[in-house]
Amino acid sequence: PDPVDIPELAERIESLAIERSANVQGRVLIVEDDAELAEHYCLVLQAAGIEAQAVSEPLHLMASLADFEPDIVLMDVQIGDYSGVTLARLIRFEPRWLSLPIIYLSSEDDPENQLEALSKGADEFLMKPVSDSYLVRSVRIRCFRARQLSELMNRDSLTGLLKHSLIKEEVEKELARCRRSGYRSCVVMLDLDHFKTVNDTWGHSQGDIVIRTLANLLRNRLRETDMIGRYGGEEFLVVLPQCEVSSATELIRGIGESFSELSFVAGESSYQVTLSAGIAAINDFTNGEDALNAADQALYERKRSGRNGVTV
Ligand code: GH3
Ligand code: MG
Ligand code: MG
Ligand code: MG
Ligand code: MG
Repeated sequence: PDPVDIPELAERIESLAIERSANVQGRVLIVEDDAELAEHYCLVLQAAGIEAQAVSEPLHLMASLADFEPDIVLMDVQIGDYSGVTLARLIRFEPRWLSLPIIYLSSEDDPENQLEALSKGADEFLMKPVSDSYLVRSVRIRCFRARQLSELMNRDSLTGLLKHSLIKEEVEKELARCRRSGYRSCVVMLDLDHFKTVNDTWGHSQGDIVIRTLANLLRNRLRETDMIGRYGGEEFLVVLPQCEVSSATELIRGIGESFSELSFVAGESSYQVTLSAGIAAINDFTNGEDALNAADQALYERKRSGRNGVTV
């Protein structure tokens, strides 16, 4: 084979990465008590298509984080009576924000002081004064990187679907959206039938193929706005926004039929797998947990009454 042209390859990868980071619409929370400066940063970033929000009051910091869900935080070193180092520690205290990049915007050039700040949970320094164009470009790159990493953390590695805790959160969020906007949505729990037999008969790696195939089928057949997660081993959880129970039932029944018609090939043999599903209308419940339990109960009924199908 031809030897790899490393410089050329590196150049191609580089240009791809830059192209992709140019498309990222990042979200930046600016923690800055100088109102004029905060507004300047916000405007510069917003003009470049980046969503930016400023917080000047340390007491509002945690609420702003939860509401805005930024990709990165730009932190002043001194905010009122508080040091940025203290605020970084506060942010890191919450497990949810352990991996959130915190970047100090600072004129601190004493390496010892910088190290002290880094040791308290910040990730790096951006030296003030920073030019508008450098700010935009470096923020864009950092948001791109932050999103790559959070994708990696939030996605199940076998299927690329949302992990358990993330999809569970989506049920709760969807219920809140239903309340605000008045539309109706469904939650669906799916489970492969007799999957233990698939593993026992055809082997675990065949089982993995079956799981991945169902994940791809769901991705292909559902809408861009539907949310799909791998709830457990061979269990999937789907949130269907703005969808009546009747349409959800029809949709999932169709997917189940398509799935049951697939032939999985193992050496000279082939086999089929079916799935069972339980559906609940999110709106009928006062919290996401209850909606989930109802879908789970419906799934259980379906398993008891013969599998391969949908129960509401
Ligand atoms: P039922 O129709 O009642 O759902 O029966 P089942 O055999 O599908 O259910 P059970 O809960 O008894 O078994 C599920 C099996 O799924 C057991 C477990 O080894 C297997 N499993 C879980 N995660 C994975 C995975 O990532 N890959 C593979 N290949 N198998 C998995
Ligand atoms: Mg300040
Ligand atoms: Mg089971
Ligand atoms: Mg099963
Ligand atoms: Mg199961």
